[in-house]
Amino acid sequence: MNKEKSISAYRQSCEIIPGGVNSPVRAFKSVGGTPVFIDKAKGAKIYDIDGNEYIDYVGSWGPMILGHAYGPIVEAIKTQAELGSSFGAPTMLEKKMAELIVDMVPSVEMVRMVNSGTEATMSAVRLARGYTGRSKIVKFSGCYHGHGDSFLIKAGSGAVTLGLPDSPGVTRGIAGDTLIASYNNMESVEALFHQYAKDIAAIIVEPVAGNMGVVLPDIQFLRGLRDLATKHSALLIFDEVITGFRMAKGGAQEYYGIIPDITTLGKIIGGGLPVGAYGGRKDIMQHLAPSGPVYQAGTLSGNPLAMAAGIVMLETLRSKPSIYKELEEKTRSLADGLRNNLAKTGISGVVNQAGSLLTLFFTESKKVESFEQVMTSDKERYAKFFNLLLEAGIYLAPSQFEAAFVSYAHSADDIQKTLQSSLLAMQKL
Ligand code: KE4
Repeated sequence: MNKEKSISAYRQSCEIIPGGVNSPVRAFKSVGGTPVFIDKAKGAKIYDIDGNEYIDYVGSWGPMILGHAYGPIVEAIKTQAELGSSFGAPTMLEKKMAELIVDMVPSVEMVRMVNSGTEATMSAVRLARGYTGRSKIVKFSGCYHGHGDSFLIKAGSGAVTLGLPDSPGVTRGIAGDTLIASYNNMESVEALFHQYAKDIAAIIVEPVAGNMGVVLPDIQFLRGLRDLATKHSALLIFDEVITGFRMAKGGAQEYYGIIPDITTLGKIIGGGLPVGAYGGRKDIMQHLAPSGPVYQAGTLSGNPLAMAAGIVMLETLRSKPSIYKELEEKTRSLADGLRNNLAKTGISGVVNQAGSLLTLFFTESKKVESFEQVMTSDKERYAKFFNLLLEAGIYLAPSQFEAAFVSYAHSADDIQKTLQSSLLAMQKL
């Protein structure tokens, strides 16, 4: 593939943008080569500035569950743009968005809009600390909750990809209030509560881990977190920035039947525009200013343009309840095909699938159910696989520690082409 324009653009961007990108994982650091600059997208396809076409399994890291440039969302953005993009005042669009989230997400009785998943998780933790009067939080190695200081301890996603799970710039004081446990390991959480129960404000968890690659929860683990938090009057925060409206209409909490106290959301709810949200029990949420003392604010929170896009997104998902079964079946055909290809080529690997999320781990481990098992993955082999598929016009996540996202727009032909290309790639590993 000709990538001359991307190579030139990347070299120029590196002069004026740190690492040439506005989010580290986009830089292809862990897979090598030059990141391709995307010119446009439609449905399941993206096109780079050299005119190359790719079947896209990143989908902007989750928002594009209906595919890129979904007609009704584009129309909603155009219409609202004509009416004004931002007022800094309440609008009926924000009320409509809140009504949709309250209707669709089981745990949410009241919700506050923000502008990113990071803002949602940062605010949710501040709220939990303000509500409980306690300072410590429990997070899990390999889970990623955005780049808020409290979370950049043993963080996943781009942080683990770049080998920066504990970022410089996070003070000892902040880090001291973040306790680390192991995903799917209740004993590691119980040990922390044994020592710090009176100080723990909240447990924050990805109900399906998507930032160490996809790792499914043990249902007993999720139930254990719920019971432990309740027992010690700590709050359970489900970070559903990836799984919200992705695993089910009501997210992972609907899929697994576990009700958290606070839910954080992002990605899909913006329909591709910058949106985050956090919501939960009314008695907790009313602690937020101006109804309560916990302060949080934002110039563009509830931005009309983003609300217009997100409302169409959520109304479309709510109107197609069968979409989640279809997405899961489509993703299962991809997952089973990859497993068959691994078997055919004798390559060691594990394919984890959760709904329309999927990760192929190149590992000798027979299963990947913990961060420790994730870390047995062969990153170099993943990098080679990634680049072979990129050359074949398949755009996977540029990191072993991320999820692939299947959308409503991916066709059976797209899945078949992906499987054919992955077989050829595996034969070259
Ligand atoms: P944002 O601030 O990037 O909107 O959301 C942070 C966040 C919070 N919680 C979860 C579970 C998340 O997955 C994320 C962000 N996800 C990454 C991809 N794994 C965003 C991609 C990137 O960092 O460029």
